[in-house]
Amino acid sequence: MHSSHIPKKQILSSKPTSLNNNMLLGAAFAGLTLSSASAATVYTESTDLSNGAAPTDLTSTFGNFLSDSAVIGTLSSPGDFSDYFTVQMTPNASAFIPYEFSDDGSGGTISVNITLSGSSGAFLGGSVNGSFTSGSSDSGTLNFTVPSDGIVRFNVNHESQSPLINYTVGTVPEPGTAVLGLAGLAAIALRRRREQA
Ligand SMILES: [Ca+2]
Repeated sequence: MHSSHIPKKQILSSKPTSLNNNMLLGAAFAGLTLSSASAATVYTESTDLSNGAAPTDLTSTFGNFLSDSAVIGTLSSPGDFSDYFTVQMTPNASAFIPYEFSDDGSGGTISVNITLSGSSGAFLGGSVNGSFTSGSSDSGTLNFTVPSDGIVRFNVNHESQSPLINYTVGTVPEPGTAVLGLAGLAAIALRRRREQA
């Protein structure tokens, strides 16, 4: 009876293979580290965002909302016509923030708007009035100049009869394709080495 079940071939090749595998794993982890360092923040509404005069303060949720960040929420009619929140951005920056609206497809014409203001309540340019046919969606970009204190208030308002509106404000990051590519290549190389071993 053999004392070990490890095939002789694997014992002979274990040292160089594990060295190479460690290098490849290192490359993969470097990719993961890079990915998390540049990761964006996506805030998904779980507790209803403010309906009233005092906006929900999300300024500490995002380091800088301009850096690949997003708020995803819902409005419903009746019951939750508004979501008001504030975020922090680079002071005085020219902001280009994408938005998207969709609904639950229950019919009719859907109206929803976003009004932007500063912490003092002063209106900022770039607000939008969205209108689209139920079952489709509406998207665009909010263009405005960030106030000198960096605080921007979003007022998202339901203006129609459809029960449910989904909205996204900001950039929901795609998977980091370049970084995933590096990790993926390392994983493929690892698998090939294992198949050859
Ligand atoms: Ca709300």
